[in-house]
Amino acid sequence: MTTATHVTDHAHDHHDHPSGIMRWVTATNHKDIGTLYLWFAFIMFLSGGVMALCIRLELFQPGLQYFRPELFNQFTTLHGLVMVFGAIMPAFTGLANWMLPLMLGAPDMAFARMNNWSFWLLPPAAALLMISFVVPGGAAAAGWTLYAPLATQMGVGMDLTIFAIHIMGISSIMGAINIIVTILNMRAPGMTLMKMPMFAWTSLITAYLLIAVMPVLAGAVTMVLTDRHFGTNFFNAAGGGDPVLYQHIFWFFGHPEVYIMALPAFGVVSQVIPTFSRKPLFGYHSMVYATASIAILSFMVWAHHMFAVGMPVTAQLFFMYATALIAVPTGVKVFNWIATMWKGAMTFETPMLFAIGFVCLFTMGGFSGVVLSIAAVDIQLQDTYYVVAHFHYVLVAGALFSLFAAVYYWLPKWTGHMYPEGRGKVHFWWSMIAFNVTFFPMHFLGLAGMPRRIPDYATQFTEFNTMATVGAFAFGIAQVYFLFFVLLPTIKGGQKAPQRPWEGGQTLEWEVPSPAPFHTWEEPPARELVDKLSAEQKLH
Ligand code: HEM
Ligand SMILES: [Cu+2]
Repeated sequence: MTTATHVTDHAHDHHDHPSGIMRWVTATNHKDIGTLYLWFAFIMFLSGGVMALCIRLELFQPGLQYFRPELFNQFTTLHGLVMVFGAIMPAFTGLANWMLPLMLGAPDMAFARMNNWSFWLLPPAAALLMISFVVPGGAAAAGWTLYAPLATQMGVGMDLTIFAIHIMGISSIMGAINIIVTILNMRAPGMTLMKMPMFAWTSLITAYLLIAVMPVLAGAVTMVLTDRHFGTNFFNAAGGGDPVLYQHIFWFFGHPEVYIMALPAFGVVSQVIPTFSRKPLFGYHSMVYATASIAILSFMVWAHHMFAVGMPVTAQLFFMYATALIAVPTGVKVFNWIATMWKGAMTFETPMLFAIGFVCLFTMGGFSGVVLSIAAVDIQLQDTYYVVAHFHYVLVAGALFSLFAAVYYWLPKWTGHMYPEGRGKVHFWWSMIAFNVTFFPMHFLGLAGMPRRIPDYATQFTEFNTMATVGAFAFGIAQVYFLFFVLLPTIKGGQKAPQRPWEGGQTLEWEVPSPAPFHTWEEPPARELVDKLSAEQKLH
């Protein structure tokens, strides 16, 4: 069945948009905006990575002092903020922009101009964050959580950070509205909600989470701003306020935020694993319900970040049980991915390696999360390197590895070229080993009592810190290798990619040519095509 609705060649692409820089400044095409988001996220990832390497350099050996302690605190704070708001979140919005219209059979995102805006708000916000390093007093140094009262005592760098968070929040909310309206209103005829790809489901639920919690963060940092400049005392104990209140509001945003970075990863992996197992996704419906229940439960667990603030035991018990409960739908997902691979005709191209790496390491991160959910244990491990290890297993091996799986999986559709498979495998194994050398020892540093956010430490923590630093640099170099030896060469040229580079691809994006023309699905795909693909995925 051919897709006659598509311009099969690119002869007309050039006059569909202005050329040069103006193409990008005025972009309204979902593919161009997706590309902008992905490059922005990669640049932010590299800058957050450089900050991480500065942190690790300082912690290579006890007694070193490459950076002033204040600057170390600024690196730690900005590393977290840049990686969360500048790298991971925009990357998933970029993927959604590129892929959702192609996978749903829609010509573009619902609000093309708002889409342009939601992207172009990000670079100025990122600039505010980076400029804060050079203003008097330096960048914010209160940790990425920006806890009061420390945040209310910081210099002007904190105000720039608060404005940056406001702007990035607006960008996220606009992006989320666009994703929700596109998914609910622009699916191809015949593609009911329970027939759409899992990546669309996780994007939809993530978008609702974003709309629900980004205003909460905006509220929290605005109260810090008014405490700083307008004499309010929301978090000022001396003025009758309560600094612990800030932690409740921040984590009411913060915990759903971690799922805003995990759910899209689940969606990507649920596309990649069936393709390279050559089997439909096992338990599609239970996957959808598990995603929705994780999103709902994520609103009921926030105080597991605060077991050490002196909460009543009843509250600790509630948040402990609610957190343990999240393990159930997460377990369903891991079971379904394994069941999809079970007896599948599996091949291990790079996207599949990153997807399997994700499942293994994210599950390990989940296990240390269950350990931390037990209040009595968490009171020992709170604010130690065990926590740093935990969230890097879920955020780096989780979100980041799934993003690499997505890039390798869809790069042929984006560029029209196959990436060099051998180098992809080198990048995967290099990242996998370096990641574990960096973060696995951190579990033991935390169990031995090493606090996080300290620029120096006692000698008994030396060996594991040295190992973590060597691993971190190896991980960083692996990503530079990816940029110069995989990504840029594939964009520039290489083996031509066929329309269906992956034999097991079961979704609509594989029905358009590679590279995908500037305009696609100007006419919705034929109903029979949608039905055929749904039948192949055993969706009814
Ligand atoms: C690329 C490799 C990465 C390395 C080597 C790395 C390293 C580190 C280290 C050493 C710390 C702890 C600083 C301390 O408490 O002393 C840290 C904190 C943190 N990292 Fe990463 N990280 C990496 C990637 C990421 C990614 C992809 C994310 C994604 C969201 C992330 C999010 C965070 C957050 C939120 C913190 C807490 C910052 C704070 O304490 O306020 N990191 N990272
Ligand atoms: Cu949490």
